[in-house]
Amino acid sequence: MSQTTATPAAAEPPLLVAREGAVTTLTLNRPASLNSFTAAMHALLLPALQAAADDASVRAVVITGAGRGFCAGQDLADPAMAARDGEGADVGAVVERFYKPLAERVRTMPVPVIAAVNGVAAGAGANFALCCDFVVAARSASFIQAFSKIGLIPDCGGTWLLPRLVGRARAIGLAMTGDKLPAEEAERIGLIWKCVDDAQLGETVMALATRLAAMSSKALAETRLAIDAALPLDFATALGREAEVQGRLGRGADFAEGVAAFLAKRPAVFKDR
Ligand code: T3D
Repeated sequence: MSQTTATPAAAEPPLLVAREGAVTTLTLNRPASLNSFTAAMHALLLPALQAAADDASVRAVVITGAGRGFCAGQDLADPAMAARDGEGADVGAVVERFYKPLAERVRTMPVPVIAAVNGVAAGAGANFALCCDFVVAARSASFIQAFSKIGLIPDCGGTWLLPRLVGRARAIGLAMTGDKLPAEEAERIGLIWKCVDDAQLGETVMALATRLAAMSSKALAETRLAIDAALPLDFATALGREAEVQGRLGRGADFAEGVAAFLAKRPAVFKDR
C-alpha cells in the first residue's frame, strides 16, 4: 500500500508500519497463520496504534493483513498466550490483557481508522476489523464469528458491535453458527461499509484515508463518539449531547476554518486533532 521498509522474510516482524502522507498503515504480518494474533504481535500493535494517536501529523490509520488473510483471530497455538490459572486456560486474562485495550484503543483513536480486509477475518480478527470506523473488504474476503466453534463467546467488542451493526437476529445467527459471511453479504446487511473488487482494495482504501485525513479530525472523532453514545439515550438526551459537543467544536479552529473556506469558495485546511 505504501513505503513499507522491506526486511528479509526470516526476520519479518509480525507488524509492519508504513507512512504515506498523513496516513499510517499497519499491516498484520504473519501470513502463514493468516495473521492470527500472537503475544509478539500484540506487543507491537497496541504501541503502534498509540504512536499514531500521539503523532499529531497522523490524520488517518489503515489496518490490513499480509498475504491471503486479514486476521484469523487469536493464534490458538501461541504458547505465550496460554495463560493458565490452575483451573485451565485463563482466556479471561488474555482478553483483559490484549483484546480489551486493543478494542478500546481503536474505538477512541483521535483520527478515523479503516480496516482494509483483504481476506478472511475470523474470531477476534473479525471483531478487530468491526471496531474500526470503516471496514472496506475485498470481494474474496469473509467474516467468521469463529468463537462458538471453540466454546467461547464473541470478544474484542463483538457482543456490543454485532447487534448494533446488524440487529439481534443476525448477531445471534452469526455468533451462534460461526458460519462464514462473504464480504458482499456483509455489505448487504450493513456489517461493513463497502465491498470492492480485490484489485481495487488498496486504491479505494487509500483514497478514503486521504480524503478523511484532509477533514477535521476532531469533528470526525467526536462524530464517532456522539453516535456511539447516542445509542442507549432517549431522543431528548441525544439532542442535548449534540448541543454540548457542537458547543465545543464551534469554539475550535476547525469550525472557523471550515466556514471561512466555504465563504471564500476555497478548500479548507484543517489542523486540529
Ligand atoms: O486465549 C484466547 O484464545 C482468547 C482469545 C480469543 C479470541 C479469538 O479470536 S478466538 C477465535 C480464534 N480463531 C479461530 O478459531 C479461527 C481458526 N481458523 C479457522 O477456522 C480457519 O483457519 C479459517 C476459517 C480462518 C481459514 O480457513 P482456511 O481453510 O482458509 O485456512 P487454514 O488452512 O485453516 O489456515 C491456514 C493456516 O493458518 C493453517 O496453518 P498450516 O496448516 O498451513 O500450517 C492454520 O492452522 C493457520 N491458522 C489459521 N487460523 C489460525 C491458525 N493458526 C493458529 N491460530 C489460528 N487462529
